[in-house]
Parts: sequence; structure tokens; C-alpha cells
Amino acid sequence: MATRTALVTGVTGQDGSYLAEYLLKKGYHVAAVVRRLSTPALGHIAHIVDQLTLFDGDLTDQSSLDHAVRKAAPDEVYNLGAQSFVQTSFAQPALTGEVTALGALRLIQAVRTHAPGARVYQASSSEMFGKVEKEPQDETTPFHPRSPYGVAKVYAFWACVNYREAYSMFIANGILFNHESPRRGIEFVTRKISDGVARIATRKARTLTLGNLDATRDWGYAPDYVDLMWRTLQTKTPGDYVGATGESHSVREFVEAAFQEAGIESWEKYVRTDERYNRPAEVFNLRGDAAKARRDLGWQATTRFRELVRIMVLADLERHRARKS
Ligand code: NAP
Ligand code: G4F
Repeated sequence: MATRTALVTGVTGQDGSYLAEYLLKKGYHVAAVVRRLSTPALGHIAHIVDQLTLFDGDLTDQSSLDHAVRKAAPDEVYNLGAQSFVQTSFAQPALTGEVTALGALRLIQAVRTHAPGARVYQASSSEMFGKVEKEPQDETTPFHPRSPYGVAKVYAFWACVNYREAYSMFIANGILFNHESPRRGIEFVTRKISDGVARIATRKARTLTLGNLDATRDWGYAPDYVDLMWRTLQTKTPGDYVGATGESHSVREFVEAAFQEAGIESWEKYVRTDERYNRPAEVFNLRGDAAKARRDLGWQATTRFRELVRIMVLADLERHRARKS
């Protein structure tokens, strides 16, 4: 079979880096859109960068996306690029809309113009369910976003459905619940906890300050979810799929488990709360039902909550033990 080409946005992020590794292992030619930074930061893809074709580009810039799509001539496009931090979306709502909502529109427009036969994956989010109207949430659950990020993802979701219906393009949404790993950005709560616990265990910090400990999330392991992304583009007809573990745990439970993994009992001694980490509107509870993905794509999450906590805490412990400060 001829080598297939995938074009990935967001390749320097958590999911993009795992997806690039996954696609390379499957024999794909992987091209990626990377934005210019004054200090280049290839972080998670430094070890594979020689195997990728990189295009300078930005989701806010139509011409760079047109160029990347035209040159790469992809069979599959994965739009993982986004301003993805919910808290920041309250401080930078217009930027979040430009990148996360209109960026997706620009990309599918570029695909429509330059590679109309390509299959497109859009990284949609359980954040779209927001103030949840059903428990657990699946593909039929109405959206009620609670942040500028959630609103932007709803726009991108419907733009994709609209292009699918209007232009008969193969565009699929993965409505993914939270997924984490040692590559998770340091400001997201799971990584903030695993890193904070490792700092406390290695005596580099005395306390860990968090926001709402009662929020619950359906946390899975990121490598499982890039497999789901690929499967979503291998179907006969395009569809939208929830990706989730089906289990929900509170931030407090994550904290407790993380301290236990580091061998520290009585986590309450170390954890503070501060209102500055609370959001103007919170998504209190999320739990997904991935039955459709199981049935149609043969996908299910393999890594459960406690194992995820262990992977993240051990990785941060190892990192902090190897570093002096
Ligand atoms: P992430 O680690 O925050 O990565 C975001 C990526 O987007 C980075 O590569 C970033 O590049 C890139 N990016 C940001 N602004 C851009 C711009 N203007 N133009 C081009 N690229 C830009 O996110 P992630 O956790 O891997 O998530 C991947 C995608 O899935 C995102 O769309 C996210 O919203 C969505 N999602 C994530 C989850 C989850 O739990 N992880 C769940 C549901 C949906 P830089 O390195 O240059 O900043
Ligand atoms: O880790 P978080 O910042 O992730 P959030 O808001 O659920 O968003 C993530 O998952 C979405 C999928 O549902 C993605 F679409 C999105 O891109 C991102 O990847 O916060 C999780 C929960 C929230 O309820 C938050 O209020 O943890 C609570 N929390 C409590 N203390 C905290 C903190 N969150 C952060 N970031 N920092 C805290 O100190």
C-alpha cells in the first residue's frame, strides 16, 4: 500500500506528540504545522523531529494553513492545535475564539480548497457538555458550554458538521474527555498535582495550592486517546465519537492517590486552596459513555484512574530526583 500522509496541528502538545509517534509507527509520512516562537521549543517532539516534515504556520493565519495543506497533500488531517487551557480562556476569550474556533474553520476551509478528499479529525471536547444535562454524557447529550474555550469548541464542532453536510467532506469529531500523561501541560490540574507532590517528596516545596477540590472528571491516559483519533478516521462514513473511561473521580481523590503513590500519608497537611484557581463558571462533573466508539471502532480505554496517577507521579518523581532544583 502507498505511504499515507497525515498533517497534524498541535504536534508540540501532549496529544500531538503521542499521535505523531503513533502514526510514524504505522508507517505514515507525518507533516505538521508548527508556529514560530522566538525561542524554538520542540519539547515533546525533539526525539522524532527528524522524521517529520514541519511547516511554519498558525491557526490564526489562513495563508499558512493553505500552504501547508497544499504542499503536504495529506490523506488525513488531525486538528489538535488550540488554546486549550480553560482558565486562560476567561482571560483571553477573543484569542481563544480566534485559535480554537476560527482556527478549525480556517483549517477545514484549507482542506476543502486544496485537499478535498482528505479525512479530517477535529479535537472536540467534553468541555462542550459543560453544565451537564445528562449523566453520563454521550454523543446525544446537548451542549451547554461554561467557558470561552467550551464555546469555541462548540463553534468548531458545528463548523465541522456543517462542512461535512454541505460539502460531503469526511470530517469527524472526537468528543474526548480529559486525558492526561507525563506530557500534560504543567498548569492542568493532574500534572500540577503530580509535579507538586514530587516537589514535596523531594523537599523542593512544602505546599501545593489548588482551586476546587470537588470537581470531578473522567480522566484517561493520553496514548489510549490518540489510538481513538486514528480509528475515528478509518470508518466507512464519518461520525462523531465520545472517548472516555466511564469512571469519574474528584480532584480531591486525585490528590489523595498522588500523595499515596509518593509514599506520603495525610495529604491534608500539604494542600491549600485559593480562590484564584476557581473559574467564573465551573464545569462541576463530567463522566462519559464511550459505547458508540466501543461498538463501531472497537476502542476502549485501557488505563484506569489509579494506574494513570501512578504513571504521572513516578515520572515527576524521577524528573525531580534527577534535577537539583
Ligand atoms: P496542548 O498540550 O495544550 O497542545 C496544544 C497545541 O496547540 C500545541 O502544540 C500548541 O503549540 C498548539 N497551538 C496553540 N496555539 C496555536 C496556534 N495559534 N496555531 C497553531 N498551533 C497552536 O493540548 P492537548 O492536551 O494536547 O490537546 C490537543 C487538542 O485536544 C486540543 O485541541 C484540545 O483542546 C483538545 N482536547 C484535549 C483534551 C485533553 O484532555 N487533553 C480533551 C478534549 C479535547 P505551542 O507548543 O506552540 O504552544
Ligand atoms: O485540569 P483542568 O484545568 O482541565 P479542564 O478544565 O477539565 O480542561 C481540560 O479538559 C478538557 C476536556 O474536558 C479539555 F477540552 C481542555 O482542553 C483541558 O484539557 O481542570 C480540571 C478541574 C476543573 O474543574 C478545575 O476547576 O480541576 C479543577 N481544579 C482545581 N484546582 C484546578 C485546580 N484546575 C487547574 N488547572 N488548577 C488548579 O489548581
